[in-house]
Parts: sequence; structure tokens; C-alpha cells
Amino acid sequence: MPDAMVAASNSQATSGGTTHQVDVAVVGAGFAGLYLLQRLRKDGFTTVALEEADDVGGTWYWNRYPGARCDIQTIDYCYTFDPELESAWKWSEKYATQPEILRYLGFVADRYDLRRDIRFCTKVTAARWDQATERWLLTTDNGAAVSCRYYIMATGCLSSPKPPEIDGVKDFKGEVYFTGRWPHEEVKLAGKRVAVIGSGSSGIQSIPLIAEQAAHLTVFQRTPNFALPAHNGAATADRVALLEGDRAGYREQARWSGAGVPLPKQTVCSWQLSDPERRERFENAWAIGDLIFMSSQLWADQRVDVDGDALVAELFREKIRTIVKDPGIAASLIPYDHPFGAKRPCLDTNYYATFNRPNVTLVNLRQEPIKSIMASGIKTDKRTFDVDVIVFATGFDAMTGAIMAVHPIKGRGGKSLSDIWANGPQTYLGLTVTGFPNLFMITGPGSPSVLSNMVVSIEQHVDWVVDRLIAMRETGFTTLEATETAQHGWARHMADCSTLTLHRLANTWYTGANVPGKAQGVMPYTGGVGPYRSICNEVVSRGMVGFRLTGPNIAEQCNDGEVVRLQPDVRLVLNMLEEMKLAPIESLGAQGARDFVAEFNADRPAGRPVGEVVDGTLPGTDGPLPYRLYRPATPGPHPIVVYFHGGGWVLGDQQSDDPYCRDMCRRSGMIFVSIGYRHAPEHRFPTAAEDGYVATRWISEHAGELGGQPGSVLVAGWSAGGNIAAVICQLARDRGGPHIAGQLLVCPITDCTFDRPSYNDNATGYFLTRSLMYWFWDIYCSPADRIDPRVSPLRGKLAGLPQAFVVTCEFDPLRDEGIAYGDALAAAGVPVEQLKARGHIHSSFTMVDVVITGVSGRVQMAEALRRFAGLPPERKQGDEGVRPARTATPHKIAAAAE
Ligand code: N01
Repeated sequence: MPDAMVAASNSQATSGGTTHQVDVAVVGAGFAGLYLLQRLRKDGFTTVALEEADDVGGTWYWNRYPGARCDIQTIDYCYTFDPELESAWKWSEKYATQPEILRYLGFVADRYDLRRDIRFCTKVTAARWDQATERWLLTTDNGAAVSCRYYIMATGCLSSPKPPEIDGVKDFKGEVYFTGRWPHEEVKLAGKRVAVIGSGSSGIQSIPLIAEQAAHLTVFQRTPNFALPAHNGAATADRVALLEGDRAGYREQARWSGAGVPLPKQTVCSWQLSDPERRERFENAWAIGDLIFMSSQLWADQRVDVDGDALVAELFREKIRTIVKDPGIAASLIPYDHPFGAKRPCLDTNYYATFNRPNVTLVNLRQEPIKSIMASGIKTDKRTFDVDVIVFATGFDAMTGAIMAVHPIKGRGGKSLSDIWANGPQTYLGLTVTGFPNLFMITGPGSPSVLSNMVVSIEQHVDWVVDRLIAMRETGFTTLEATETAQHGWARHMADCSTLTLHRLANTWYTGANVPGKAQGVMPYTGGVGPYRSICNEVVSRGMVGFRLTGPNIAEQCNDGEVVRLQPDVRLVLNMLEEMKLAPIESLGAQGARDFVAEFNADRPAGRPVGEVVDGTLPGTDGPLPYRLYRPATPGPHPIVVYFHGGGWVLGDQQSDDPYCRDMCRRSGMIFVSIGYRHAPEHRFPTAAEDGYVATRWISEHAGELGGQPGSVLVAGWSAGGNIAAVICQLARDRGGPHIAGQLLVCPITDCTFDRPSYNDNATGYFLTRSLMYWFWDIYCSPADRIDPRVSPLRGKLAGLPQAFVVTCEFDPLRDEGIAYGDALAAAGVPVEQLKARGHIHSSFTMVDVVITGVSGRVQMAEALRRFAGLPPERKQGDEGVRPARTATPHKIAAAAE
């Protein structure tokens, strides 16, 4: 029977034993549930929301503790789906209090008459997918069961308070409160001895206000947190002006931003700023009092690089030392066990200053853990604290807790979600789960959710889901389910994204580490709100990639696959290039192409500092050849790597791979000398190879004068430069030297045929195109010369060559010839190691500081060079994204990252 008929016949049956039939059942009446109801109803779906509380509000209904406020500015932390709603409501403060936010949600419920479709005081006790009717059946603890075609969990990410896990709570004779379940009636703390356990956002917001009321407050802190002053008051004038200047534009910018608040992307790295400049930026952010600003606007590497992040943390620590008068208390309040931002930072009002009050005591649980709770108070392993009230600000079973609280949720074949998620949540897009048709989660694990302005993420999810339901209704599909391939691919993409941030380096509720026994892994999507939105849109525009759709009168549709196979930052780079709509390089002519590359390189982030950079010339066959030498900051002499830049034998110069050379010099601890060999069309085959050979020989002979170790050199190159490096190894073997200790070939050109699969699979769309390669070959080398090993080294004799490290990238036309060269070297008895970089493109490794996921590859390249040179393995500076932070406690995730 069609949904609409089922609904029409039964939607009134809301009590007794009758099953309540609707198109869509929603669990929860917070921000997500209310917007879902509004949209579903507007779009003609019958619906009911089931809500445990007796009113709307969700998290804002339950969290009524003193000091509870939002910590995203209220002009951003509100619905944007209806401009009239926006103008009908005025926020009174920069960060609204819990009562004001609750009033707002009540106002929204009234404005759209939503309460009539909400069953309050109703908890869903179980949910079961019935394959025969293709409907979900929900049982509840109050009133009728609900049968629905679509079941949407709008249960929030932080709704399920976790038990305190401390012995003896039941023995306590005084009052007990949980911040996450604060009573509705006034809690009188005046004149009482109060204990607060926990120093997350809830503790940090409530402690200053509790201290003002209580006779004495004792704070039991296990892990200190970073907190920034909110500087609450009127909404910030500049932000209001921006919003009011172009409301639609402002909201749209938020939707495509990193965290759901319209702020620009920083491009300057910490090491490009002086100490005073960094301090000024920090002070400005401190004065602004905005968490997202502080977390994203100081410098570009603050969230991705351990060193860049550590600078922020240290400035925070200075502030804490300045505010807290007792140095011992200050030391206990200063976080050292996690990078700034890896654990959720907090926004406070007078938090640190509260510890200067005579009626406040801080107990550092790292020094004296709680042993138990007794009738009269709390006992640590050193002291006993008699108290009248205990406030547990101990947090939530985050992200999965509220979803799993409905137990069991049984999908296809009777499989239970709790079993399937026993080792951690698995989802496709954080929206759906394989095996659970027609089940959606709003801001579920695997979506940006808690790493974003929740309201922006909620609106995006609600719109995406309801739009899908409309599309299914229009096409006749009645079920939708994620495929296993898609879900696995999403898990891999999530893991790729999480290597870009520092979240994996801390024990937090983001990773499940706060709940004993919970499976651990970074649960929210760390790739950013804008990129996530574009992926969700891409799923649709590419024909529902990763979903199987069925319906009674329509053929099944399954567009199986993974929506993202590129590394996340590579995807961003390619999208950006596509938006720039650049003319193909080969259409510009040789000089035009050189001018374009020079202009493009000028906008590139500057390379990292090394010990010294020296420009010089060396004698070539027909005159001097320029070079640029990069010397490590460590005492020499160092081994020398002779480096050849990329550019298809046509473009580039000794400076064009500057960031890569600097980075590799720092990581390997070796001198890199980048050679300005001559280019086609002015100097065609075999000039580049012969210049390269002459330069290598000269450097080898003058190694001592250059500050290098005499004896042998190494060679390295990228793309056409990799081709030259490979050729030089053959020439050096055949012409009696110089001695080459090893070769690093990054995405090298090795052969003149274009029929290997990668030339077709990756012909366009991945930066280096097949037609650009044709152009390079045509300019450099006539067809008759192409089989010469001085340009097609794969066709040369390979035995007796130096040991090699060959790097290839999955989405590179040159991938297969690089792999073929590595295989052929191995077959010829040359020791060779291959790095086949998944999700990368031709230029991934040379786009230093843009493609952060290239770091681990460069680490491996540097290690290979050190091995070739006979140096011990060593981690050099700048291993952003791969080095673990200092952690006080060993931890599965940090250990895995290490
Ligand atoms: O919870 P938390 P929360 N013994 O998990 C400690 C959002 N939020 O409710 O870190 C002793 O952050 C625990 O110690 P440790 C926001 O996203 C937003 O404060 O596990 N201590 C920690 O100090 C936030 O991040 C707002 O070592 C124990 C604290 O309790 C999230 O909700 C306001 C313990 C729990 O901190 C959660 O915040 C409030 C034990 N057995 C919350 N167990 C806004 O402003 C736990 N702890 C919008």
C-alpha cells in the first residue's frame, strides 16, 4: 500500500494498542528533530517525533546547570532555513544562556506548530526493520508502537550522560546532581560545601557560578583543559555588520566553511611569523573570545602540525600562569597531555580566576586519584573531603551513546546495530549504515557534527535526507541502503582525514576514550563542513554513489562504489584547480607555459627554513649551469643529493621545486643541490640528460668544497627530473662514474609508450594530463629518439644500477611506467623499494604544505636516502601529521599514530 494511504488511514491512531502509521518517525525534538518536523511536514510526509522529555529542546532541555550557554556565537548558532524566522528572533547576548536558547526552540516549535506532531515523555525502546513490509516498527515506553517507512535518529551527539565510574556513589548521603540532567527546580547551593567532579566544558562553565554561591567548592580535576575567555556581552559588532550586510552570503559562506562559521582559511604558517607577530595574533584571538576563531585563525598549521599547534598551547599556558596567583595551582591547571584543539577546548567566564578565591580548592586527581565516594564525601588516596553536594560534570557517552540507547535496533536479517558497532561505529557519510535500510542519523558518527557549528551541520543533514526522500517518492523507490563498498570506503576516507588533524593524538570523547571499554577511534568527520557538504552533493550528482535503491515497480538501482578515493587534501586542490578553469598548459606555448608556472609558483606557500640556501653555477658543456644548494642546519659535512626538478624537460628551473628540496633537506639531514639543466624546445634531447650527468659529475668532484661528504653522491628527481636521475645512474655506470650511492625517483617518466592503463585511467582530471605528456614528449624528443635509454631508461640495461626508491601515485598517468621501472630494476637484481601512494596525484609530494597527506611519503623518501648514504634512521623536524604529541598516558590511538 502506498505510504500516503497508510498514513491517511492510520495516522490518528496514537494510543492504546494500535500501531501509529507514518511515513517518517523522528526520534528527538531538539534542534535536529524540530527542523526535520518542519521540513517533512512542508514536503508532504506524515510524521511523528518521539521525545523522552516533556518539552522540546533536546540538549538544551536537559543541560540546565548554572552557567550553561552555547559556545558558538549565537548569531551563528541558530536556524537559517527561514529568513523570516531569523528576523523574528533577536538574541540578547553574544553567547546566549541555556534558558534563552530553550525559549528560542520553544518559539520555533510554536511558530511552525510542531508540537502537535511530537509525542512527549515517550522513549523508543526498540526498533526493528520488517523486510516483508519494508517498514520500521518502533516500540515505545508510552503509547502506541510506530510503523514508519523511514526512521530518523535526531538524538544528538551529547545526550547520553555517562555513569561516573566511581565506587560508592550510592553511599553518599548528600545531594547528587549531573550537569547533563540538571533539575528543573532551583538548586540551592548557598552555604553548602560543594564538590564538582570534571573539568570539561560543563565543569568549566558551572564552576565559577557554583563558587559564588557555595560556602566552599572543591574541584576534582583529572585532566586540565584549555579554556578561552568568552568576553560575553552584546553580539560582536563586526560580525553583526557582516551578517546584516549580506545575510544570505554570510550563511552560505558558513555552509562551505571549515567549521560552520564564516571565517577565512589561513595561509600563513607559524614558521613564517616572528615571535611578536604570533603573540599579536594570539592576543587578538584571546580578546575576541571565540573558540573557532582561536582554533583556526592564528596560523595555517595550528591544527595539522604538532609544532605549529604547540606554539598556541604554550601561549595558553602563559595566560594561565598570569591569571592564577598560586604557581602550584596554576601548574595543576595547565594542560600538557594533549595538543590544543585535539580535546574539545572550552569557553569560560572567570574560570581560571575562580581558583584565586579563598573558598575554592583544586584537587589534582593525577596526583591523588579518587578512591571512593563515602556517605560524607569524597576520599582520594591522600585525603578525605566532607561535602554536602556532589556535582558530576563527567560528560557523555558521546556520538554513539544516544543512538545505541535505543536497544536493540535490528536491521536486515535481524542484525543488531550494537553488535555491528561493537568495534566502533561504521557508517556511510555518518548518515546511514549498511544493513539498516531507510535508517538515517542526523549528525551521526562519521559526519562533521561535533567538530562544527552543530546547527549548520544539522540543517545540511536534514535537507540532504528530506531531499532524498522526495526524490525517492518521485521515482518510486521505497528503500535506500548504503553498500558495503561505500561504507568501507568512507571508513578509509575518515582515516585519511584524521591523519590531517591532531585529534588522534589525545584521549577524548571524540575518540571514545572517556568511556571505559568503548571502542576507540576518531568518531567525527575531521575533513571540514564545506568539503563534507560537497561530498554529500557529489553522492547525489553522481547517481547516488554507494547506495542501493529498490521499489515495487521499478528496477533496482545500485551505483556501487566509493565516493572519495583521493586523499582529502588532494581532492581540495583538484577542486580548487577546477574552479580556476585554467587553460590547458599545452595550449600556452612553451614560453606561455613557463610564465604561467612562474606565476603559479609565486603564490605557493614559501618553503621551510633550512640551514643555508646558496645559489651558484657549475661548468656545463656549453656554458655555466645554475644550481641552488640547500644545506641542513646541522654541522656537516653532509651527504649530497643531486636533485632534478620536474616540468617535462620544458618547464621549471633550479628554484621551482624549492619547497620540496627544503623539506627533504630538513628531513634527510642532507645537502640537496637542485640543478638548472637546460630545456626544450631550445635544447632538445639529449641535453637535459647530458646536462644532468655533467652536473652530477662536477658536484661529486667538488663535494668537499660544497660542504658535502666526498666519495659518492645520491641522485633524486621528480617527474622529468626523475627520468633524468634514472638516466644518470645508467650513464654513471657506463661512463666510469661518478659513484652514485642511491636513486630516489618520484613519479618518474621511464618509457615512451602511452598504452599502459594509467595513461587511460588518469588521462584527465588529476593535474598532469595525458595530452600535456604528449606535448612534453613532442617538444623534447623526436619519435626516432624516444627508444634511446637516455630518455626511456626502462629500455636500458638495468643490472648494476644503484639501489633505488621508486615513488608512484595512484592517480597519475605515469603510475604504471614508474611501477614497471621499479619491477624491472628488481628483476635485474637492483635493491629497490617501491612506494605506491594511494589516493595521490603526480604533484602530491612536491606540493609541500598544501598536500599534508604527502608528509608520510616524504618521511619514507628521506629514510631511504639516509639508508642509501649509510646514515642511521632519524626523524627530522617538520613531520607534521605523523609525529605523536607528548602524551602523559599511553593510549591506543596515540600509539597507533606513532
Ligand atoms: O564533558 P567532558 P562535558 N573521575 O567529557 C572528567 C559539549 N558542551 O559535559 O578528561 C574523574 O568534556 C573528565 O576527565 P578526563 C562540548 O562539546 C558544550 O564537560 O576524562 N573525572 C572531564 O574533565 C563538550 O566538550 C557546552 O580525564 C572524570 C570531565 O569529567 C561536551 O559537551 C557546554 C571521571 C568530563 O568532561 C562534553 O562536555 C557543555 C571520573 N570517573 C558541554 N569521568 C557549550 O558551551 C569523567 N571525568 C555549548
